[in-house]
Amino acid sequence: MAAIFGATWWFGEQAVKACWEAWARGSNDKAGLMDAVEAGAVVTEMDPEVRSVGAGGYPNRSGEIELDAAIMEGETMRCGAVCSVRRFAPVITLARRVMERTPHLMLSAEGAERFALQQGFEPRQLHSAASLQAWYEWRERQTEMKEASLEGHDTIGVLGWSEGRSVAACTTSGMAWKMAGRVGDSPIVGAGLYADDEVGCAVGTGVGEEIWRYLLSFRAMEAMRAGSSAKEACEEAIRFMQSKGLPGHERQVALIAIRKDGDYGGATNHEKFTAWFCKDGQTSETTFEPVKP
Ligand code: SD4
Repeated sequence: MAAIFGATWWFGEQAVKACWEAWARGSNDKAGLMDAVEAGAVVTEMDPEVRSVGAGGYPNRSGEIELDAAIMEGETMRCGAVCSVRRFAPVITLARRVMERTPHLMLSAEGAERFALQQGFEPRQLHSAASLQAWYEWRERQTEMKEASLEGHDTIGVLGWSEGRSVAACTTSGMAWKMAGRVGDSPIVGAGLYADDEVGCAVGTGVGEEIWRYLLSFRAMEAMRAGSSAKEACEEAIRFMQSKGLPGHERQVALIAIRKDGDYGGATNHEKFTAWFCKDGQTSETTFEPVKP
């Protein structure tokens, strides 16, 4: 069955390949699509070389890694999410368990961790030697600065499509050096991701405060519903943010989307946003030109 997968940033390559492998050996049905998207997110979360997602991600300013994730299925509009998880990974799998095994949409922090234990997840250290080192270095630099700086934030958003069915997933360690307890757009349905089989699916990456307040994923979805292509829809969402002209609109955001007919694309307001797509096993990288205000 025809399938398309999309994933954000350079590490999207291994993600879409993992999606495709899982899809090709899977059941090729609804559960298979979700399994494939989850597999793409998991491979990225568990790769310590990826410094902004999952284990080995950038910590908050207290030195703790706090993970956020969500997954959504377009046919049923079921979704599951977790936020501020400190001792477990992959959190995309935990988010899926919230969707499938609880009456709720999101579990946070300690509650999410208790649920993880009940579900048989093993508590683990999320830090790698490199993520700890990064925190020590950041802390040194802060002694010379009045305000803590925020940097380093590349979430993986993974989209899956097959014959009009869509799944969206998003997982991140969030904004590097965030305050403890800060939650961004990534686990928030409508902000960081959305899926609805009447339209398709969309996912965002970048500064969560901006993506969230303008509900950029949902906005891109509604533009596709109104007839825009996936690329145009992502651009329209970003233009909406820019048109407000409010402080913060120049901070980095990016979106990718797949429309229900398989049209796919993305947009960004900054240089150097790349995403990977895999269509029927063929993988390619796309670099997007920034949308100008
Ligand atoms: C967040 N949106 O927590 C995430 C970070 C991110 O690319 O996407 N970075 O704000």
